[in-house]
Amino acid sequence: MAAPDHTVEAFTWHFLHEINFGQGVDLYRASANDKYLALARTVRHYLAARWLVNLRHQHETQSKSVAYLSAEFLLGPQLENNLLAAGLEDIAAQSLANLGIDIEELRGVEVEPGLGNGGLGRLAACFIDSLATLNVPSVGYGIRYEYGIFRQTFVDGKQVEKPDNWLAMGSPWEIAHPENAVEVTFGGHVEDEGEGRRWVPAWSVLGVPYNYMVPGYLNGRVNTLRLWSAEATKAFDLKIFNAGDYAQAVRAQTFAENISKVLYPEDSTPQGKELRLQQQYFFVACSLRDFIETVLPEDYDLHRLPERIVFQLNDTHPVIAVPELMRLLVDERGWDWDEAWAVTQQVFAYTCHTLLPEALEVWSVELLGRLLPRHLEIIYRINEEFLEKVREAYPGDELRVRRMSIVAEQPERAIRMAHLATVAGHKVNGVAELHSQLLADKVLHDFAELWPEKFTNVTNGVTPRRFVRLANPSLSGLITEAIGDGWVTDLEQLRRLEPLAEDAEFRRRFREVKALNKRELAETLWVRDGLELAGDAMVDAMVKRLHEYKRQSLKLLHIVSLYEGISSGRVPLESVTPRTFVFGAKAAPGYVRAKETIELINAVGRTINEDPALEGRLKVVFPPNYNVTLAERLIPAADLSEQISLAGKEASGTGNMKFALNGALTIGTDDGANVEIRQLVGDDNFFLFGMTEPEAAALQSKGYEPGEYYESDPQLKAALDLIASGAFTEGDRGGAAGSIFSSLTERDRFMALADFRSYMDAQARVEEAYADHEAWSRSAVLNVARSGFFSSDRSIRDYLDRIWGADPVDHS
Ligand code: Z57
Repeated sequence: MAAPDHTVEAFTWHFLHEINFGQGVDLYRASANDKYLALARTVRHYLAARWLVNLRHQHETQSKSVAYLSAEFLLGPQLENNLLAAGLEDIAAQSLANLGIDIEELRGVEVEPGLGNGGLGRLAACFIDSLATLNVPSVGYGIRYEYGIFRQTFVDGKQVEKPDNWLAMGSPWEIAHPENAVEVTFGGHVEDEGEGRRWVPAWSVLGVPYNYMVPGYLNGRVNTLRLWSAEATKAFDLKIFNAGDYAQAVRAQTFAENISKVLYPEDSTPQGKELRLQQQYFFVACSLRDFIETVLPEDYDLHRLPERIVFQLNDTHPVIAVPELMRLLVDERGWDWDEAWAVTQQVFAYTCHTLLPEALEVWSVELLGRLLPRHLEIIYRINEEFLEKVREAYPGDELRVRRMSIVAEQPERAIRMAHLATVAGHKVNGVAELHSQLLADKVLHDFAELWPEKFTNVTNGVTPRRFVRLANPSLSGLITEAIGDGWVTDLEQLRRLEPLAEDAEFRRRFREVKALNKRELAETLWVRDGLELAGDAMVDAMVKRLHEYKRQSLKLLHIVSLYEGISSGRVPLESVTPRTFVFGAKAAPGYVRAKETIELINAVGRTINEDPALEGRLKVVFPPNYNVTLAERLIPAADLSEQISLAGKEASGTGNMKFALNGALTIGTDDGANVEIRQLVGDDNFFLFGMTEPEAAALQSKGYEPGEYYESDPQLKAALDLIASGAFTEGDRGGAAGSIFSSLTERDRFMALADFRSYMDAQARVEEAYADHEAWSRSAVLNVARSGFFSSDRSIRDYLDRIWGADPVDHS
């Protein structure tokens, strides 16, 4: 079947068809949800036609694909993106307007699939967008969590989590294929069998694939995102049903479904939970089987697997795929070990996203052996052969052998998944220049010494379709008017805006866009949360997961310090730049310190917002439940982007890129991709502060004494003392106030107080710069013009060149 015509008439016909025969209602009775579902399915018709063409073509040409294995895909709303990609924005708007339907209302019905925590999951979503836009045959493999990242609410300023029942109304974007379900086994034991070993598992579940279309931007390519949902196996059911225990059989069903029930809400701080390992093995086992048995032709010679696929491991979460592929080849197909290892090494590559030791996943041998006994054996064998190589290269260096071993002996015997990934992958990459350097110099130093050619960098990027074109239509219009619309797929073209930074009229229009975006954000926050955004004040935004290393508390010290200065009378009110501080942050539910930080931000915010003297000067807004939908509203309205992690801790950051592309200036440390942003936009258009990574490392090893900073900086002391006095917490000196005070002043791995003075000085430079509207907007335009490098299209090209060796295809 061909795609429906790109005409208002054809679109309207399909839409009404979906209303009547899909939803089974007449238009005049249709609810907003009916209309949203009908609209979504109409868009789906257009995309599906292209999808089928692509799949057919892929089958015929057998070209190499990229499989992106990720436990998280933080997709964000689909309707707007798919309308844009299919070239249907105007047609849909016209069609719905003719029918008297408000498309904005329908957008409001969509619940975004929040199948990720933060940066890592959102990066995966940007990457599949770019893969499709670059015409690369590719598939994303992940988990269809029934509950995505929790919905955050505030009760008395404290975070309270609510389940994210995103599927309650059904998702029109997914297509289930229960007939293609795959069985995944767990537990049991291993036996000798002839020459080899045989896994006798104890239980199994079914993985049911749900396909999502991933359209490229206006290029007719539609790739697949395949998410797995766990169900009970028939065999398992039957056995128990036949034994006559009906209730037990139904319980077994629930047990199986548990595996894909909920996304673990920790970002960068994994908990060694058994269910999490089950999730990881579940989705990679399904995905490998799917590719090998369903996507490849039946008689395909797997020795040539590397010609057809590369599996990119998004952090360590999918790394159990390595022993799984070895098992498929050695145990199930009778290959010899070396042959299987050669193929395995060629098809895997590993991206590391962190520098925090606590984020590097480690599974206890006890747990892994219980859940996946055969995989444990395989990992031991991989390790033996690996350590033999290490001993060959470094005779007598047993300390090094112990450091590099995939198996840790302390504090308990455990499998280091990052070591396994590094040994198995043909490439290992970090996500920003500094991060990749620190990986090679520190975290994975021994490995980089042994295999320098294995290590590479691919700096992260973000999709300009979602984060500029869709999120910021006004800026997009202004850019397109100036340089045409080629920038949407070739973001370096933004360079052509550089001369316009000198054009007063262009700057005026740029300011107009910012002002409009602020009004729209104000409207959004009012409707969404009943929050009021102050008129045209500077919007100073810090939005990201709540984590000590990101130092939301340092931002808070700045705010408290301004407040303290004003309320003590030392600082004249008129000298303070009107600012609205905007926070967005979820804390992992078990991360007490992070939750206390949220509570304290809300307490300080309430005090400031209720102080009539500060009206029109300072304001703090902290809308709950920061997510992709809100990010798209918030980022385009920001003037100042806060990227203030301790140097050497934020692997890359991607919010930093989104802000720069939308014309916010960054105040930031020399960390992650901030380094590259500053190099590109220029020192004059970036507010740098704080220790460098070597300085931070030196202070850490010399011994960081927060008391020294507290005692020697009166402004810092005053701010901290005000918090500790209970001024923001109704006189309560304990609780969040006491806890944050002592965490900052006693021992703080992230040394917030050491960077306070430098941060305050940088904020003073911000105020001075902002006072000169023309100079500020000149800098803002230059931020946009010089940030084209941060397109995820460029990241994907780098992956293709440096890691994947796959090519875009040209197709019909
Ligand atoms: C996560 O969101 C990131 C790293 C992790 O190891 C885990 Br688990 C979750 C983030 C980094 O913290 C960011 O710096 C980075 O930009 C992002 O991943 C994408 O690479």
